[in-house]
Amino acid sequence: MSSLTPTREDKFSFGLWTIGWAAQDQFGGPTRHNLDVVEAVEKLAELGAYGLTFHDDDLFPFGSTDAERQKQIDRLKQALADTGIIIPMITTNLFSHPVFKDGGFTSNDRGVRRFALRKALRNLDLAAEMGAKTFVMWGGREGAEYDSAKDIQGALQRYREGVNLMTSYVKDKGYDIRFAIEPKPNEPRGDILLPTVGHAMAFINTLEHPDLVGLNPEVGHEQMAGLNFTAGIAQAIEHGKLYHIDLNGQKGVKFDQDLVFGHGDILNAFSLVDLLEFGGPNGGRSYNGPRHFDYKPSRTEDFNGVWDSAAANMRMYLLLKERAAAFRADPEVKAALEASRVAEIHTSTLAPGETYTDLLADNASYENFDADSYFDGRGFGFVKLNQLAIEHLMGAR
Ligand code: GLT
Ligand code: MN
Ligand code: MN
Repeated sequence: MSSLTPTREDKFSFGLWTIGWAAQDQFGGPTRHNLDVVEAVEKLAELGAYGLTFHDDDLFPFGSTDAERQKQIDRLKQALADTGIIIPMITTNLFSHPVFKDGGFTSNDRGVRRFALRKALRNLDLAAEMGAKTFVMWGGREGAEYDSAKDIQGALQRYREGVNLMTSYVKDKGYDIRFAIEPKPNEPRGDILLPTVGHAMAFINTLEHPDLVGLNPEVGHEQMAGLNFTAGIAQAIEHGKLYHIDLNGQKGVKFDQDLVFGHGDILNAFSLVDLLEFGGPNGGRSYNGPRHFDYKPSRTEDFNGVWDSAAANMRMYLLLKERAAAFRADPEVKAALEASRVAEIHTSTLAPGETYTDLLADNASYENFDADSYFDGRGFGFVKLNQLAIEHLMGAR
């Protein structure tokens, strides 16, 4: 089997709302029929994925009776048993129904907030029942269009109250579930609460059980804000907060495109896969969770295009992994990394046990340090290194 054939060990997963998107948008209705969950599971298994994820409302429509809900859960369970597909993550829809037009956990309307908490708690029970280890919280409607309409400090307090309630429920019930907050700067709201990885990370530190809460960053969401996704992921990993990840493609600062992974900023996708696969201790994986694709098969596609695009996500990931491995193994790259002193960042600035008194007494570090030698000399060679990276990415080496 070629390294470009997806296997269960690759941990590729897809949202039911991704392959199942009927392709309605602001300007036009659906161009495809609704995908049945059993067909979704069977097709994903055939393509080499290992997991399916879903919102409550993806599996059983909002307002389903208990019997209708149970029927869908049973059908899904049977499909999982037949294929070996698992449910690594579950999430709650607190954004589609009109009741959530001003948000769920942070609606100005207290009755809506209480309803949202009940809906989320019910879905948490389902997550535990399905064996999901991660519960994603994307607060797409938690925000505002107008500064005067939302008291942000109050909204953050209500969001904190909601997340604290969820974590204490999980602890009391003994569920093996962690939460992952998914930041997004805007869309559908004009501005969304916790708009970036950085905002969310700061918020997590104010929670009752911060150990139970991490992040589910999405490529396109950070790039919509003009941010470097790979750099944000590196910081999330460094803080021990990368609990889940949404992979897709985005071309710059514009509406959320949800393209196939790698079909947007391919250079950033390359550095991301390099980080995830080879940026860990001893050059291994730095993140072991699901490689979750949160993309939308374009509205132009029929179901052949849906499955082609699902396969394309996995193939892009594996191609980038192959290219990153070649980059890491190339002796010229090793020499360029050395010349650029990339590994030197891991040497602490002060020597072990050295104090500021020692530093102040060290003439070599200041009085005798030749700062002027950095003019017309001592270049870092970063461009040469980057050229090598791009040549590997292009398959030119
Ligand atoms: C929605 C959104 C995604 C989130 C999903 C989880 S739903 O499609 O655009 O980014 O990950 O709620
Ligand atoms: Mn998106
Ligand atoms: Mn997402």
